Amino acid sequence: MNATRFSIAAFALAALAFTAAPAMAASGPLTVTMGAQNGSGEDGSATLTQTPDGVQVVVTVKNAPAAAQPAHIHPGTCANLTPAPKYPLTSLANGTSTTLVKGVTIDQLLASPFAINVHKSTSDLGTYVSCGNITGS
Ligand SMILES: [Cu+2]
Repeated sequence: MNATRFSIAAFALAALAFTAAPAMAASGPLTVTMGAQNGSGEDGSATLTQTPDGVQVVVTVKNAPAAAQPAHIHPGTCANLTPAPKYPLTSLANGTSTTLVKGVTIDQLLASPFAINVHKSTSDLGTYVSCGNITGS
């Protein structure tokens, strides 16, 4: 009897773990292609990884200066970006930045249009130098 109950419990646990797996896979790392804008040559990519605290965003672009380049997640698309940022990212330095965007999930970022953009410099925010649409792969 006890052995049977144990098997049933073990089976139920295994089934639970199995059904949880696809949800995790759907929130797996997501690669966003970053395209250069305004002749910057700053092509690259961003990798979004779900963590328990939020989404880690790592942006890497080529041909970038050492000086800080502000970056954000904006609502909208690269072709039609909403000027006000939704989530600030760490400014790029030498073409790279890493940020933990707290309290958000990849699924939420995919649920409506969002794009990652990089601005030319702290003194020239109006010039965009790189952008990538956050879309499912
Ligand atoms: Cu921005």
